[in-house]
Amino acid sequence: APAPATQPAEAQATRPFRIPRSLEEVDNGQILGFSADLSEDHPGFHDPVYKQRRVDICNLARTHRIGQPIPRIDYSPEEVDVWRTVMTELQQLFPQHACKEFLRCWPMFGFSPDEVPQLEDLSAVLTRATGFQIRPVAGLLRPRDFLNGLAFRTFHSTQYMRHHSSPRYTPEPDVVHELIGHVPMLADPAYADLVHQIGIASLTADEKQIWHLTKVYWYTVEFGVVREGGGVKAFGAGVLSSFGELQHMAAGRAELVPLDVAAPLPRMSYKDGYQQRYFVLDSFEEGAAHLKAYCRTLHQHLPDDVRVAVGLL
Ligand code: HBI
Ligand code: FE
Repeated sequence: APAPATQPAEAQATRPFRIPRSLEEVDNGQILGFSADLSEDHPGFHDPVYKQRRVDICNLARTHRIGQPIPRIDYSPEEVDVWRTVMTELQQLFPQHACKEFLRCWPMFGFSPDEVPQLEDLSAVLTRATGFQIRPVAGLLRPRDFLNGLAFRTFHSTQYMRHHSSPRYTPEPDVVHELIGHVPMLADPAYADLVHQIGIASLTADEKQIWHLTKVYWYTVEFGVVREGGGVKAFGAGVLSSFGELQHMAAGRAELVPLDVAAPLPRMSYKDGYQQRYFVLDSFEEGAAHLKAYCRTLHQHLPDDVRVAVGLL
């Protein structure tokens, strides 16, 4: 049996953050930027109807409680059109340019161009596949909270749609990016385990380590590519959910560099357009093994009760 849940009092006192013991203790209320207050350069900034829609959907996420079904959204014809546009285009590129794990999981969810899927339904499929679940969130979470959620096999997902004036672009995560880019990959057991490990590594990480993990996440989960059958395929959600980025990756003009998880990683930007360089894994298995080994170096000091809570013991 694991040792009793003790943490040296000193360590507790000097740590400037709390280690969540359960999903309930992961803060999903601190939203960075956007949320419902769109900035001036946001495509929906001058659209009061869109802004109100965002407020309403954000409020549903804010009042959602763990264990309750995720509220269903009645997406408007305009919102469904955005979904249809993006999905129709992406579907043409997937067979050639998505990695095999994505292609294997994609049919599990029954995505249709005519209907925006409901988080509650996809979460149920995901839970059966890998134990992951979806929790609705109002917008971009603080990196620590977002990563901590992964330790409890929980993916925090937005539920609003990008603005219809630019269906191919969103400055922040939206329901298209989350559901097409992230959710199918999370149904792959090896991938889900990797993401779980990244989450566990975040629980005891100090600010510097959180920043490094955020970059690791960015260059793999968001923009990672992998060698497969003599070519290069996408597994990062930011590539898989963007027609332009996927075409750009497929064109092969961006630089490909091997990922060394322990080395310093370049700064990230949301606004520099397509990636000029992708970090590439030689194989998903080998890459995941390296990433997990790095993560284990960070969770050496994890208290036993937390190990139990996240399924390590
Ligand atoms: N919040 N809602 C949401 N969705 C994300 O994908 C997300 C986030 N917060 C931080 C984050 N991603 C990354 O920058 C990393 O910190 C993991
Ligand atoms: Fe993302």
